Amino acid sequence: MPDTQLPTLYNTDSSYYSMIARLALAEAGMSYTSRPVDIHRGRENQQPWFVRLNPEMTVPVLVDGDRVLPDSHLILDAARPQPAAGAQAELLSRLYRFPVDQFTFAWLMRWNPVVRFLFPRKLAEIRGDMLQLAEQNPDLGDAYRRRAAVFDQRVAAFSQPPGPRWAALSAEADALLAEMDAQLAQAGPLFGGADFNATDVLATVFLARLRFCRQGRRIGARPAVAAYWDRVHGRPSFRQADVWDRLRPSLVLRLIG
Ligand SMILES: N[C@@H](CCC(=O)N[C@@H](CS)C(=O)NCC(=O)O)C(=O)O
Repeated sequence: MPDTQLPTLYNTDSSYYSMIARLALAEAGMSYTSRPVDIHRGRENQQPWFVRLNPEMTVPVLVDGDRVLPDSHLILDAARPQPAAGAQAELLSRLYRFPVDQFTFAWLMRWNPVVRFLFPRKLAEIRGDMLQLAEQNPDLGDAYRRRAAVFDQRVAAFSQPPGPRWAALSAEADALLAEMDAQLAQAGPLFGGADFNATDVLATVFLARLRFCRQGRRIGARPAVAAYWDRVHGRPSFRQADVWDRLRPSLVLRLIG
């Protein structure tokens, strides 16, 4: 029997922001019921019941009684201490601003010609479906139209060859690694000192995503970051939160299916 007292985390196994939420909750020792949301083939996040929960149509969402936290940052705030201020707080917000979906898809599109061909077409199809759902669900019309506009921008961005975007984003990733290396060389073993804080959550998921996109050599080039990766990767929370650090074939099938 599910424990109805526990908060429910609506999340997706492969989703970067869901991993942030799962890792933050695992490190805080907070129990929850996981409700998997199929954001790929099933597009459950675009179904009216989910849009009523989160009109942005994104995972993760944590529901605890009457309290709804529809964003990983809110969940992180609830679960882990934030760095007080200064360079580390700035690093946390830079990690949050890094456009990880563009980075991942630029890499996937360079790596796999099928993804390169199908992805912009799929995005255009979803955009059309959003407008249709707006007609069918007038009470949610604004939310669906806003989402259609997001997909418009995605179609424009992902119809371009991925090379230049990949070059710019991997340079940005390198700059973040350089900053992480400088901070870790001065302090440690974690950004939070002895405690795994909010910057550690973001840093761990970011490094895992670099490895997922086969960019481990960029981590290896920064000694303090490489040692940090070994530490955080070895923590029980990493497995508990199911943080992905390599591409799983099942995801490719879901994306092009
Ligand atoms: N600001 C949000 C972003 C969440 C987000 O973009 N989630 C992605 C998965 S990693 C998503 O739900 N995408 C579904 C879509 O765009 O249709 C947060 O931090 O929670």
